[in-house]
Amino acid sequence: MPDKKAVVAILDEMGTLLELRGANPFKARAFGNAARAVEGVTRDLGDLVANGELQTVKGIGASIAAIITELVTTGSAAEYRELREAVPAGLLDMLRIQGLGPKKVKAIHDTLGIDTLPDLEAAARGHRLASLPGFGEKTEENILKGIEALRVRGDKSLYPKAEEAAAAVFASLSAAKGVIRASVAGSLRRRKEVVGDIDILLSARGADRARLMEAFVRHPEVQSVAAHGDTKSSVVLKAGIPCDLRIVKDAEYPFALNYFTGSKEHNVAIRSRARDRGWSLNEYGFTPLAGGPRRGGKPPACRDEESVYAALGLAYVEPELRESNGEIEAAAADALPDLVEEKDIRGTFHCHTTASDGVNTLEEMAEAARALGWEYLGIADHSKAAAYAGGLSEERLRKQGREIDALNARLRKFRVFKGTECDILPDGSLDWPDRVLAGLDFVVVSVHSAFRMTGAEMTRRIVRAVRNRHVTMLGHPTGRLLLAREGYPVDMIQVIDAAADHGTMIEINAHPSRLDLDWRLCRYAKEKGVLVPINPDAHTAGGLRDVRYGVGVARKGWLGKKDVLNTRTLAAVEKLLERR
Ligand code: DGT
Ligand code: CA
Ligand code: CA
Ligand code: ZN
Repeated sequence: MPDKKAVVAILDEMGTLLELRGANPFKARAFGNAARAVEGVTRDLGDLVANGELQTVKGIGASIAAIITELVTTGSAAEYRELREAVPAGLLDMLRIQGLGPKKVKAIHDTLGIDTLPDLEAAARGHRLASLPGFGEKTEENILKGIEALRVRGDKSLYPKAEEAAAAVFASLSAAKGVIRASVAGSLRRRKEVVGDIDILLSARGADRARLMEAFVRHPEVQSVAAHGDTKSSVVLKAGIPCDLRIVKDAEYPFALNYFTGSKEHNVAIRSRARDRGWSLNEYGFTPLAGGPRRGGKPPACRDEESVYAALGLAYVEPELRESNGEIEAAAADALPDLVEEKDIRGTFHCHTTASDGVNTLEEMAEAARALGWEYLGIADHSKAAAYAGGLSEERLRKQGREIDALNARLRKFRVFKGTECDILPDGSLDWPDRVLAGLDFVVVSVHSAFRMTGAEMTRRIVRAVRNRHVTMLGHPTGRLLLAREGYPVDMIQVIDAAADHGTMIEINAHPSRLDLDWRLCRYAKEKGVLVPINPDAHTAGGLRDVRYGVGVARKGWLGKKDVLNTRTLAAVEKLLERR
């Protein structure tokens, strides 16, 4: 049965397909609205369907309720299948190009009959698009740039997509008869923000291998098989992500796990350390180096990864840290940080509600935060300049403040903090006057407009905002959207220095497309004493869970519990925010 997320994705896709088909725009939009409505449903979708209550949800009409019911009960829907048949798949590929929406794609298809990416590229090069109404040479250039960007991004996937695809295969594979130990390895285990392919490692007896490999390549989640071997197979999953499986003997497992977890650079450093100690190290184990001091010696037998590190005089290195970022030196000096964990999180900031562009109400967001076991939630809806995102007027911000007061009076052992996500205007001034900012519990400042500036201008702009004494924290500092949009040019070192000077925090925006502050900069922020909140930038109640991706980034960035604002108790956070 497709879960809520799958239903949302199908409704969105149906809206897009309808647009590509040139259907009534209201109809197409109704699917988008229904998708948002389903996202916001806090009850079990299956229950709503079973009780015939779908239509009581605002935004879901009779015909879409019927489609959702069909999806949930049969796993598919006739209208969805028809649409997919009717619209060439290549048009959806074309939509992946930045700046190319359904209207333009439809125009290209209708007038020139183009329905694949290569044909589109050829047409842009041949200047056959410029004559279409609303198109020009600039459009052609942008399309070519967009195609190039697709190529560069290659077939990488965002972390959650890879995690989800891996989980489906891993669950059944690791539980299969004959499996002794099993783990996900590679960039997924290291919690990289984008993942090329999924690596899975099993240990099993020789006699069980062939059967386990067979089970893997025949797994229902497998789309196609690229290689089917005795110890290694490679497939592409239905989710569109390649997946490698390796099966080793159990005695080799710790070495193989270490090797296939990587990173390559970490492996190189580990191997060189082994060589310095007279051992050659590979994915199967230690062997004495030819002509080395250990000749004839008995290599250390390692039962787990910890003992592989121990044999090299190293403390255990958490997978997230294995990026050749000084972790080996720190492990040798037993100076690795005690990394923050998901269970340390006690609340979060920077969340949106229906007051601006969120899907759930203030109360629903607070309830969802409480259900996660949290003690506090910071609401930060958009400020007035962000009109496209339903930015609040001063009057509406005050009204929200009163609603939060009323809510806090009712909620026990939980507090909603009043905040704003205030736009940083092009000159670095803020969208709210100090008078408004001073009345809030916390202030997030972010850039949402006028991205086209030189690095020096953008840096000056953000530094000016960070220096404002009413500002609590900087939101999504570079504005990047992973695999889609580069961040604006900004010298983050200068921004971190300014934040340190003025006691301003910098968030790790935990939305899986952002993960901004980048983990590569976290360690510098920590050294400078900049406190880091992990914020989901949630636009739905379910979005609160994205905090876990931010925890992954914090861990990759060497952050401990005390480096992260929202590991603190409500009382400690209240005290800290009052001091502002
Ligand atoms: P990805 O898949 O591009 O997101 O990144 P990884 O790190 O998962 O890379 P992948 O799947 O090519 O290989 C998995 C691990 O295997 C990698 O992290 C380290 C190890 N490995 C692969 N090729 C090499 C190599 O040529 N040298 C060394 N030292 N290790 C390698
Ligand atoms: Ca990989
Ligand atoms: Ca791989
Ligand atoms: Zn924002």
